[in-house]
Amino acid sequence: ARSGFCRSNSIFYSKRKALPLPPNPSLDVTTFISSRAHRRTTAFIDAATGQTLTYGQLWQAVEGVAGSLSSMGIRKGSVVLILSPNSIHFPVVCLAAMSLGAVITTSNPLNTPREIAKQIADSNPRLAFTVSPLLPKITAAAPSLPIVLMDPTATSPRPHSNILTTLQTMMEKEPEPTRVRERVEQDDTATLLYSSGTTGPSKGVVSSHRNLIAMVQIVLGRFRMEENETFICTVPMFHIYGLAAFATGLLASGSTIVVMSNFEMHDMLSAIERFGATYLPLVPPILVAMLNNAQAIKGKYNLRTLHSVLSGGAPLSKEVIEGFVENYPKVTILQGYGLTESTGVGASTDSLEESRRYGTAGLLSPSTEAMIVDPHSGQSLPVNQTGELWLRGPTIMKGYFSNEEATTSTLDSKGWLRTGDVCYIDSDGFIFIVDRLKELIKYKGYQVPPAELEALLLTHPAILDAAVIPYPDKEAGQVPMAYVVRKAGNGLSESQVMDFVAKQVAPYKRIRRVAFISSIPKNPSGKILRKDLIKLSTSKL
Ligand code: 4UW
Repeated sequence: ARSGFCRSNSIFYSKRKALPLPPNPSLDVTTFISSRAHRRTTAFIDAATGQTLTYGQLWQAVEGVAGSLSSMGIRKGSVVLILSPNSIHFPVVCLAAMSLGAVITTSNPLNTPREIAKQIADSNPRLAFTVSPLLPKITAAAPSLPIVLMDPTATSPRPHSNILTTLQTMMEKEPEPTRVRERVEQDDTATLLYSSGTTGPSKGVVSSHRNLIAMVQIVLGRFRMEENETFICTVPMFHIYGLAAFATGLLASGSTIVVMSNFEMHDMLSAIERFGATYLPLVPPILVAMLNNAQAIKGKYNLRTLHSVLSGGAPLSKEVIEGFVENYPKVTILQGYGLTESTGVGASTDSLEESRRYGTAGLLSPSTEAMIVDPHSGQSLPVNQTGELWLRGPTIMKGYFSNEEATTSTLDSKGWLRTGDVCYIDSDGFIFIVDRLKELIKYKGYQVPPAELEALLLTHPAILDAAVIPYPDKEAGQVPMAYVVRKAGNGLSESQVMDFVAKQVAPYKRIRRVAFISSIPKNPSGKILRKDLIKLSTSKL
């Protein structure tokens, strides 16, 4: 009875086996992960240098960093910022801080000092971990924030008065049996990742150790340990997708993870060949590129070890799935759907057979419930009817940090999360995402909050009003497009609008299309009618 659709209360239950949480209320996610037994010895390989970390070295490094953090005064609840590209040491910092009950906040290395400063002002970190090339950004954003440098030993960093020490030094610290260990509860906060949710600017998503432990269990359920997978990590670890998979989840299964600090197609393909990678978690634009260059790729690289590619973070079109299956017949293409607000959990396809329902995001994740809610009437809907997807379960965030209003408009009193995604669930329990109700734009899987760009556009002296919407793009999925109302009598050009924004935001947030309009359509309460603008923008396609 607990499968598919349940008519009595309109709740969809997961068809996957439920995963009961560890019963002890005192447990941190790092201890939960490190206590799992497995056979693999290599945890991480740096794709560029070949440097490795065995599981033994990983846990020793985590212990050293935790001890150092503790002696620096980092306590339960202290926020620690990480501004770094992917590296084999990124997870070490995360796991060490979380083992103390400290809270991780991560920032995209592409962010500008202005964007980083905003996040620092909101999250109030005690300490930041970064690499030398990003030092100028972080010191510009927060001139007095203490810093730990994560550079590998080979480089000798330029001294800066904010630098306390290096990660290398911290990792080598001998464990102190006398270290005072605070008890961390499953209910304590573990991470504070930033997401714009359904509306407005980026907000801190408060996720607990319980949220992460439940996510790790779900990841474990998907990757059976005896399979000895070797993963390539190109998705960013600062984002929930990378953090959930590569800095936490897969470590519990004893997988080997080949880490790339920057995405480059050739590097990724040659890493698959060199390290015999079996599993490739990606975002749709990379799958599109692999499809467009399939003949050349297959002629040049031996991808024989690769058996699965996971696509997540944004929708993948039916054409791309079909083309991929045709061009890479030995590779199973899988789907993962999740949100920062649900610790990356939501739905997935776990086999080729499930993926063959082209266009599906998969079956509900274990221990996760769903409702499809009519956005106008608030009624929950039965199978095959389209409405907003609501999710409930052990991975749903506690709320937005210091933002009661955003929290209550996103989470209801019964624990349901409004995803802002427009979906239906078929009679077999498969979820199909058909549209996005929320404002969010996804450029190559990165979050672009329109409200931030609109606020920025309104600071331009020649702009009276503005609205930013997603515009479809074959390569990036979506690009930000601005509708702009000019103040009377000025000749502001499209490129001037784009340049104005480009100077102040990370490259992935740039406005890539501009149209001028006489007024922005709004409802009586002043809300931008985005759907009208989206219709207008694509009516000439
Ligand atoms: N199909 C269609 C999808 C899909 C999607 C996400 O930036 P956030 O908050 O979060 C993410 C998380 C992605 C993720 C994918 C696969 C996976 O295994 C995992 O866990 C490790 C995490 O992207 O954006 C959330 C929004 O992104 C869209 C959708 O609109 C969602 O609300 N989205 N995945 N497969 N759309």
